[in-house]
This record gives sequence, structure tokens and C-alpha cells, in this order.
Amino acid sequence: MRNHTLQIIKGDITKIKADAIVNAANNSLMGGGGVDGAIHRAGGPEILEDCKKIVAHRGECRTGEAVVTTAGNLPAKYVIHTVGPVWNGGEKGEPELLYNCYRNSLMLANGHQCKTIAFPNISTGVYRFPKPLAAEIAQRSVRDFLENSEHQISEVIIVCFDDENYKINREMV
Ligand code: AR6
Repeated sequence: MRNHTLQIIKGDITKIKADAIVNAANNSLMGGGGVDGAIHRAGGPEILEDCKKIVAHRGECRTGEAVVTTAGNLPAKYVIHTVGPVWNGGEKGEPELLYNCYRNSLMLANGHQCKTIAFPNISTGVYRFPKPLAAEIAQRSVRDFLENSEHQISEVIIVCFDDENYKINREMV
């Protein structure tokens, strides 16, 4: 029996009241534009303070990996920061790295007793990952995790900000 769902919605991830929301960060974890900028702006300075502690303690976040911080003033409990690959033609391991972003974020959320988690369309902005391929990888990684591992996640939401990602992701479910 399936006791979990994958939902595709259109919206702003900073407004989502999930146990964890995922940030499409960069290796420095020091903030940036796009969804990263929106999360730090809406969540306040506590998020960056946690990021600085993580970097001081264990260095930058490698591409495909994920770390967790407070969600500050956001309605979520945690922000999971993951670093998507920059698209460089697809022969530099980009698909596997993007797959790992979703998988590692889900594992970290599960380890923090999260039941609900929301993702943006990682790497499809300034990192230029082709949106249809990114959608296929995102949904495959989420489904592989939900169906093939021991976990307590009941709901995964992919929050699309732009119409193009929304359409592509909806048609792929
Ligand atoms: N809610 C949900 N999705 C959003 C929001 C939002 N508020 N704002 C933008 N998006 P990008 P990347 C979508 O560029 O490609 C940053 O500077 C947007 O429509 O934010 O992984 C980091 O610091 C797009 O589909 O992330 C890194 O340096 C998606 O978020 C770099 O950008 C991802 O676009 C990461 O690049």
C-alpha cells in the first residue's frame, strides 16, 4: 500500500509549511540569487549563521550533497541546503549529481524526523540544467527513495516557480 504522495504545485517555496524545504544553494553556502536569495531574505539571518557554522566546522558543501539548518522565520521547521550541478553539456556527471541532491536531501529530512518536504526545481535557473531532463531526474530520484527505502516521509512537494517548469513537471507525473 502506498502511504506517501508526490505533489507538483506552482508557487513560492518560502511560503510552504512543510517540515523541511530545500534550497538550491551553491558550494559556499553563503547565499545567492534565485530561490537561495528568496529563502535567506524570507527566513532571516539565523539561516546564514547556521550555514557559517557548518562551513567553519566541515568546509563547503560539495555538489550533490546536502546540509540542514534552522528555517528561521519561515513556516518550515528546517531548510535543507543542497548544491545542484552547473550544466556543462551533460557529460560531466550532471545527471547523477542532480539525482544525488534529491536523494541526499530526502535522507537528511528523514533523519530529522520530517514527514513532509518541499523541493524547488534544483539547477534549472542560473545553473542552466535542461528543465525536462531535470524534471525526469527529480521525479525518478524521489520515487526511488519513496518506494525503495525505509522512511517516514508521507508527502513530497515539488514547488515550481515558473510556468515552464510547472507544465513540464505536471505532464511527467
Ligand atoms: N520558490 C520556488 N522556486 C523558486 C523561487 C521561489 N521563491 N525563486 C526561484 N525559483 P536558481 P540553480 C526557481 O537559479 O539553478 C543561486 O544564486 C527558479 O524558477 O534559484 O540551482 C545559488 O546561490 C528555478 O526553476 O538555482 C547558486 O549560486 C529554480 O528555482 C545558484 O543560484 C532554481 O533556480 C543555483 O542555481
